[in-house]
Amino acid sequence: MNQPPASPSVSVDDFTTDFISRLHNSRGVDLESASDNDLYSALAWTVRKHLIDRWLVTKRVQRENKAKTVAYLSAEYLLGAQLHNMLLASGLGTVARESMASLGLSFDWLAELEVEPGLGNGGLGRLAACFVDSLATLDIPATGYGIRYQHGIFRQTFVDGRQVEQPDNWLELGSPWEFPHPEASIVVHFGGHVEHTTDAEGNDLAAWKPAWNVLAVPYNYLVPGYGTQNVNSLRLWSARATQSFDLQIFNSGDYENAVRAQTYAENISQVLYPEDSTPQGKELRLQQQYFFVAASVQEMIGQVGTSLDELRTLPQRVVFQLNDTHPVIAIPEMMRLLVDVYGMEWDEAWGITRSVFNYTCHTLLPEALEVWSVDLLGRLLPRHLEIIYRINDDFVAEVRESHPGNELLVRRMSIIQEQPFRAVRMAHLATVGSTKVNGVAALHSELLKDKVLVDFSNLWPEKFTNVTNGVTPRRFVKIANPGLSSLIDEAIGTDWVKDLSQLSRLEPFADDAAFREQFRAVKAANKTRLVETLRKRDGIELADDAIFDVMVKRLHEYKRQMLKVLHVVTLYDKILRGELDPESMTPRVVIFGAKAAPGYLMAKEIIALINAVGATINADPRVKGALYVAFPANYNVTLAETLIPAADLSEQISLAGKEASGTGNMKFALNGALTIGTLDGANVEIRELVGDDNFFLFGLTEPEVATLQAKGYVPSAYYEANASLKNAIDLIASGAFSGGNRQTFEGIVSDLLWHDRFLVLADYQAYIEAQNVVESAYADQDAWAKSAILNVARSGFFSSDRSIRDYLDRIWHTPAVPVQ
Ligand code: 26Y
Repeated sequence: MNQPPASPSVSVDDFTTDFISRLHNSRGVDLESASDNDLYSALAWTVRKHLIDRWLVTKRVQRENKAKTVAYLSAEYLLGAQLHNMLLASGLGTVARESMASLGLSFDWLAELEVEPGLGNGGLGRLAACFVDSLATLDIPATGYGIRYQHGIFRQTFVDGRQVEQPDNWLELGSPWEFPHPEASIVVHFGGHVEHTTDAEGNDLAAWKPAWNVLAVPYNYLVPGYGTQNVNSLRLWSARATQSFDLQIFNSGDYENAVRAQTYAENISQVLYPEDSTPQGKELRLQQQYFFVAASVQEMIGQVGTSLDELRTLPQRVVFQLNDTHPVIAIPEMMRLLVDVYGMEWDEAWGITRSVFNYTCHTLLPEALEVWSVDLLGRLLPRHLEIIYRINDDFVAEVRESHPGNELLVRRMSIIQEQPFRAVRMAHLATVGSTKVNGVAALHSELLKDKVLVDFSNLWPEKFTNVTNGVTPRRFVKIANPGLSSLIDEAIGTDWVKDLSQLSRLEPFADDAAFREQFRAVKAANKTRLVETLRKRDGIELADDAIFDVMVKRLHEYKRQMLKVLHVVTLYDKILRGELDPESMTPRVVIFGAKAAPGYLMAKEIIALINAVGATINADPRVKGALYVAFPANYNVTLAETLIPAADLSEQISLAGKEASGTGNMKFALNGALTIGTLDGANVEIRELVGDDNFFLFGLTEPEVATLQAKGYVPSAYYEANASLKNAIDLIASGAFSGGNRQTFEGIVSDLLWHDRFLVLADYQAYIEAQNVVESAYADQDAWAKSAILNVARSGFFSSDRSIRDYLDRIWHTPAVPVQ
């Protein structure tokens, strides 16, 4: 780690003394008897100690100021490893390293023992983690609320090339980064029925009589800002039974039934749903959503105060950001608390509720729009369903008033869908109950406004806005790419880490031959580091003198890993046919990383195909090392931090109009990879900023996609008309990658030829041509380096600090509260 932000007042000796006493006092061991986990835990405890004072002061200052707080509600936080980030924030990197060395311990080895908290699936969860980092760095009072899943995203293994999921047991050895507070637990209710009575003035009074409850136990995590004293909190709730077990049933000998309620309650935070963009509609998932949201809203209200006068100040004290629809049940929950529990009048409560919630949408896929059946919602949260109905009645009346006689419109906009089954449309509830609705990239927000939620944007145009995503430069440049960071520091100083727009000052260095040379040396070293990591981690042997062509992201058909496979198979096929001479090709290492949702069969087939293609090509001597496919299992944040800095080419090849934003695309550009991509998501903005000379564009645009689909897309026509495409598909169909078995990948092949929902075949030729341009561009290493430097210099916009400033200006209006 290069240069800490502020020189810490902690000496190596102090640190070492602390570390040893941690081993003694917290673990009950000495250096000789300590296990790996003892050593890692003691190191973590020694580091975190130096952030706790800041944390306490931050909390006090925020409380005393009655500061307005951003409450970020997210079902997922894909945090990644904690140690390096805590060292960066505390400035203790060098001290910790030297201290461990003085004890004969390898710091790097200890750091690698950390099991990352994978409490998210992909982009949405990682974005939440970047956002809490930036909020803390910008001194904004903020709390991230979520769920402390006992088991995060599954660990992916491959058996015969097929994905097999293993449970993630990140808490098995305990986590030194969490602070449990069982004394601050909150009771969350479920089920039962609602009783209605009338008060003296004839008003309806509702009383929810729940059937069961669980305790939400908060676990706090430090979220230190960079280059500031501010330390915010992430508060993750864990479910615990309100009664540990029924002693009477236990005494009667029926042990299983005695603990049944306990097991049931504690299931709620057991496991992260590994589905991404394909809702399962499971009862447990709705329980999870209500569980964390009810605890979070109640806690926030508790901080503000529960008298009517205090509740009226809510809009000055808190703003809730809904990270997609997963926490949207918070809206009726707020209404329930204000009206039923604290006796506020409905209209006033609705005014307050609408002014404190905002909603971010992260998708365009119709199948990713969550709905909850009225049946299930009514069973689990009967009072919330009533409240949703009343919100909808008022809303529908408003629509009828502004559009008399337009019942079609009313049906389209209603919060309740009738077909194919009666259900609550969570995106509609979110839109009706929020002040602002935002998409996550310029194109996405336009499509949201003009397609997905067009009726709503016609009714309330001022409600819709855009906040383009960003990524934290701390984790994804400073920590992940120390070589590049030092180079930047030397060129433009160190302020860029907190103000990424400073990267523009690197631009002149793109014309500096010596700088380009150094830049290339950094990339080469990063490749070597990746090669070593993959050798140790996966037993993969890679050459490091090749173009590193990388596609890492969740496996989804719309992201089109299949298009990348067709490119690889095309190269292989041309080598076999003698149309390509492997000796004169630039060697290419194609690296995939992707998890598939366990129930997403087509995605799992594509994983099997990638592994099969890789196994065949990598073993074929005719390829002469010109092409190599690597697919390390279990792609996660930790691997991303080594992989992204080593990439030359970033694959962002989703079908235009499908990827809401992407954030991997930003990480690659910031680390000096060039993008090959479609005009989709934030690729559009990346290309505008880095310049079209420094971006390999291909493929249909969103309007072209719409036109092609409207006139009837026939994928087999592309297959018949394009010899190299036909050859590639035929090679897969022939069993060349499946030991001669033609059935193995029949499903994929026939889907491509007869359905191809995401227009892989339509974009194939353009993609191959763009890859040919890549190949010739890469031949001029110096020019490539220049483009790569310009990618870095022009990507400062993609800092999550800038995203957060946009949220502050456009949505939250929350003042910073600097902590001295
Ligand atoms: C409803 C449930 C099954 C569900 C679970 C997870 C629905 C959606 C998701 C996750 C969505 C997601 O990760 N979306 C991604 O959000 C990123 C951050 O905004 C975007 O960069 C990315 O394009 C988008 O796919």
